[in-house]
Amino acid sequence: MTDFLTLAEDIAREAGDMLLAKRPTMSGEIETKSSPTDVVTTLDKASEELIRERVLAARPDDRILGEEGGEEPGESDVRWIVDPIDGTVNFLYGLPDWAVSIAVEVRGEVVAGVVNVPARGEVFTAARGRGAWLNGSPLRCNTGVPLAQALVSTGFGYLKGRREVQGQVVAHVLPRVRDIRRGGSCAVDLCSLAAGRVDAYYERGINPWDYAAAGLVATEAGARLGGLNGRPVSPSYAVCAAPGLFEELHDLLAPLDPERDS
Ligand code: LIP
Repeated sequence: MTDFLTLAEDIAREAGDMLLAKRPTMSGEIETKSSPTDVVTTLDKASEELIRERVLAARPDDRILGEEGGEEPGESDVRWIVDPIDGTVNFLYGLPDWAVSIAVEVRGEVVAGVVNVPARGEVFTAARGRGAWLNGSPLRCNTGVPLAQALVSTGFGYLKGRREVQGQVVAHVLPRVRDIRRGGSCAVDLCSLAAGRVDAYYERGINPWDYAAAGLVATEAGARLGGLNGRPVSPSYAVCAAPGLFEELHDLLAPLDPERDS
């Protein structure tokens, strides 16, 4: 596991350094993905290519699932789950909350995760059963926070029909919590929760490459991560908070039937 974490961290740092160094000269190269606001830069693809090359050079049989390149088949029971830039819109606008996210999954279970936030000089790491760290210092999420006092982060998808429902949901949540944050990167949001910078997080529509590594950081820092009504976290829904607050937030969200798009 230590080897996986070391390799993932080395690669996430290299990709982050490349992105930081090249960002100003290449940020104009934009193409559209599912809608005009879903921007994918050339650097997003370059970052994933670098990560794939480095992983396969070290572990040629492993499988890789990346946001840009999809799933690459392989012989081993190890799968790398990669988001080359999570928070693409922040990246594009020069905001600091974007990350390179790399998780290592063995037989379906994430065992190691790295979230590198280069513009903040912060690297979050986690190893299953061993803990979570920010630049090497151990992390614990906030505990004992009631919902009415909770700082809750969330995010919104790129599609209009999804955003309409997400807008209704956040309108219901906002008067019942301390405040809402929309950071723009699921991976950074979950790591912020692990570091006690927010108390809770929920979102519909995030993908394994967004939450695989950061989800391990959050749970190893003491948080509970899951879906609605006892289901595991999935692209359909994610809720994350310390036990107690998790249930309170879940019970606020679930009756809203938020796993739908209009
Ligand atoms: C983004 C997330 C963000 C979420 C968006 C999107 P991208 O990932 O991290 O928090 O609200 O729907 O999925 O597109 O920047 O990699």
